[in-house]
Amino acid sequence: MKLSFNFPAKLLLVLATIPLYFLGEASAQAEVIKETVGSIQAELSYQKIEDFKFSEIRLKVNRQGQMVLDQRVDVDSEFERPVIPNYSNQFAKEQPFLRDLDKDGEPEVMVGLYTGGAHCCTYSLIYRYLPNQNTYTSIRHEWGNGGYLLKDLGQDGIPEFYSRDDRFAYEFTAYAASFYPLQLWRYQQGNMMDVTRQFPQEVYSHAYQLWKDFERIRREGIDANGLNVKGVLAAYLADKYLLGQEADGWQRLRQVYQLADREKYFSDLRVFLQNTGYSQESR
Ligand SMILES: [Ca+2]
Ligand SMILES: [Ca+2]
Repeated sequence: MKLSFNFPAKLLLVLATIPLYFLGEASAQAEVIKETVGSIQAELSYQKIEDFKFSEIRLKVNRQGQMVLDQRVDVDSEFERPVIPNYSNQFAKEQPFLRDLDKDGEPEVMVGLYTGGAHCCTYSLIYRYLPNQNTYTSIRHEWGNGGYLLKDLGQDGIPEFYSRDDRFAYEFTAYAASFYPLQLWRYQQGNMMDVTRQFPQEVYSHAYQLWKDFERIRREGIDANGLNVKGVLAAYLADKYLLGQEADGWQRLRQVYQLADREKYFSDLRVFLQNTGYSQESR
């Protein structure tokens, strides 16, 4: 993927000759992301108006020299903007653009967007080609505060979206102390499927890491209200449900969480895991 910044020569000249405080709107700059796969060329462009404002987000797809898609990407506010590579979000270090997500030989066009704000939210628009109509149709998938990494688990040529269950943000503690169970998604012919349970090794490693995180926090000292461990234990337990090991998970929680509010915390956690579908699907 190439990321290029197009400064019109004329604008550069203006920048060089007038004092900075006169610039204002004139400092808007176009940014373009382009990628080519075979005879398909996709281009995402947008205008950066100022630090946190963007406009004119536009997607073009050219197939064999023919422009089959050229449309404005509708967003809800001027703060929304494409997620660009190397953005500080840990899940957005690499932002794929043209990628065959379901191994049918046809690359999908992936547009990552960020709504702005301190944490929330990122989402993907995924466009797939409809050969009969010679056009594209898209779905939207929400990632919440997090995002994803595209990884080919099982090395079968079909990438998985390695993500997290963002419903755990703020649920049991502050955002900074929140932890999340693993969530894996796969795209297939216009649908996103939660395939987390198909990768128990990944879930196991994830749960193991959460338990390590819990032990580290415990060594440093659990605070009086348990706010620095409620989040990590909730996420750990959810992973254990994904593994079909909820009995073992509950036993561990009951051993390690001994604060006065334990029965309320456990009860809230049980209800939350029911409402989010973890306990219904336990085996
Ligand atoms: Ca495809
Ligand atoms: Ca795979």
